[in-house]
Amino acid sequence: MKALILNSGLGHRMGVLTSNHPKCMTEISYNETILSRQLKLLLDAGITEVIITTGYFNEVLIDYCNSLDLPIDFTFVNNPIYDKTNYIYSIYCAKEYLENQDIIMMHGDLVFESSVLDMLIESNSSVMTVSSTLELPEKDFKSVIHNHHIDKVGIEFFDDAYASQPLYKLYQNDWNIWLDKIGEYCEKGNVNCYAEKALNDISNHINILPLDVKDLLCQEIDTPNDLNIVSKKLKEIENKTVYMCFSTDMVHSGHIAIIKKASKLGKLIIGVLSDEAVASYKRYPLLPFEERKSIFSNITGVYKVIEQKTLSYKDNIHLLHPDYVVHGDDWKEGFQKTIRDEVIHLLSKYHGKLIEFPYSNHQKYKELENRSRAQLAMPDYRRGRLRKLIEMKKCVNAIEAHSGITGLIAEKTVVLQDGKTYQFDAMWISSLCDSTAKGKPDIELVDMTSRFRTIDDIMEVTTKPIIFDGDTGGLTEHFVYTVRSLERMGVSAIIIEDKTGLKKNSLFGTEVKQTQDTIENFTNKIRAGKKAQKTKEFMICARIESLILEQGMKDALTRAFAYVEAGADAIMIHSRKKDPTEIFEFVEKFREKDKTTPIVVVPTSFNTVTEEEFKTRGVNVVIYANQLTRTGFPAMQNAAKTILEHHRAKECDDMCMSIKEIITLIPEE
Ligand code: SPV
Ligand code: MG
Repeated sequence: MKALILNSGLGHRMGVLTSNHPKCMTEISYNETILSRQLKLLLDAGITEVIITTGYFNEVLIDYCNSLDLPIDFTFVNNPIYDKTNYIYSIYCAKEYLENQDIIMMHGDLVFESSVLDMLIESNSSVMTVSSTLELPEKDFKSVIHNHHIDKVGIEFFDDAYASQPLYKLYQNDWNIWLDKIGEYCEKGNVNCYAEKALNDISNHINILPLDVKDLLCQEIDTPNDLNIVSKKLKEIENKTVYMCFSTDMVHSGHIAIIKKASKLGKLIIGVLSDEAVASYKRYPLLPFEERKSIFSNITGVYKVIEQKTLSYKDNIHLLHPDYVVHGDDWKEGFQKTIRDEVIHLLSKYHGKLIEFPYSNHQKYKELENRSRAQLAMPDYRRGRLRKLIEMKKCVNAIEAHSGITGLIAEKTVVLQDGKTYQFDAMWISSLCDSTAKGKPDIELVDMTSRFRTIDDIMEVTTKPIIFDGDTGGLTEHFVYTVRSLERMGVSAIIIEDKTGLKKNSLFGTEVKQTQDTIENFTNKIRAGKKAQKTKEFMICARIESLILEQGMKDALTRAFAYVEAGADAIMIHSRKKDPTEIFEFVEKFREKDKTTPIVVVPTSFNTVTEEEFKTRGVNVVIYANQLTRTGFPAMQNAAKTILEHHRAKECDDMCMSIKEIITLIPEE
């Protein structure tokens, strides 16, 4: 698409302001003339071919355009009798460059906001800008609209008319007809009328629709007074605040394009989502907040960058009262809809406006995101993430996974609540659930090779950090190999319990015979494990069974401090009581002496305590150790029974996920 700017005229109503140059070279703001602004907006909109009709101060104008040093391909067409003709004749002079082209045509004295040009360019039919909110001007253009179509344009029409501006987008089918009529007029010597007079003759044959720009700036400058008004309006626009929020850690051309557009609306403030909010909203950010902030701060057009702590815009809207909030139009449905509704509600309280640009779902951007996800799944990226998450959130949660599909549930389940998103931080590969899934008892019967196979299945389809239930860790001589294998695979932590001999599940408590290891033996195992470890990130967590085995609080604490002394990166305290008192007491007493070593709990029995309360008391990892197994298997049992009872599958159907849902749950690469 080419642009045509009509700049031949004298502009005599501007007085001295046009004594040295044509009107379009009049300054309208610091460093900007009417023409330089038009050209930059056209360029931003992707238009690089511009035809300019000249006349008055022809050479000054050409020199000026070239001096702007813009990547624009100019064609200058001189109207040699500019002082005796109207612009209908200038268009006629440029006819050879204009035929069979889609054109954006504007008068050279027109000043408009960038969003006006965006609307014009996005329209699918030929359009002329009109305003349904402006009063009808006495002397300027008005257009008569019939059946949603521009019927007449001129200064003399008042009935069914709207104020309108000489800014058009014209598809070549329409434009060629108008251009031919302009030719006819000029060849008959009718060169002193508006080009719109020719348009009015053939308006039934072409389809120009009104583009209602309402109160957006779109105004011609005819007099010094107009210049004053427009300059003031431009300042107001520049001082508007625009707010956008980004969660991305990979800024691509799509983001730059939307930032550029948004910055044209005023001072653009960017909210960068906090690490915690990004991690709970989509995935762990590859770049931390400070780096993302620095990237956005250095993008041209960004006025300021601040943190947005939640997915909800509430806090920052209250803080900034932005005139505009800008977002892609992809949040009208689905997960973010409630966030959008809240933004609209908050903006409506003070006449703020939401502006939505078309969201680019380009395949190349999806591939970038897929690549980031794939990176998160790589062992070296995944391994250290548990430590980082604990540092960032102070308290993280993990849910049990024992297969690819339970891993996907742990990976993908997200809940939106009060403007915040929640998802699990990590996965727990429970010995109980891994054994149960294989129909075996939880007595270290399932060997390490088989347990590693489970890890592999889960790792293949997920990115979240993994905490491995290492039972007793086995013989120290074997444990060192386990540590290295897990590290290599990208597991973040192993938890080993201070039991020895035939291990039984802790939830049996003292109902079965279980032997606790000696402090000496167990600390030796921890030391050996830490010595064998190759990376800094891997964690060995020592699990204390004293409360399960009713050995008392003192024993639990003595062991905890001894294990930390031996090098344990975290400790896990376990209890099978419903009442959390003994857990709380342990945490309090441990924290009196040790403020930093992470504490892990598995609240299967003491399940009324919320993560928030655990966090306040100083717990750092909360593991939901078996809930997917305990809900999944009864559901399967029920389905099996239902089929047997009815001797067919129909009655079971309501209990089933549809095949379609299953298919979408597991996306193909
Ligand atoms: C497991 O999930 O296998 C555990 C935790 O070790 S518990 O079952 O509570 O002992
Ligand atoms: Mg276990």
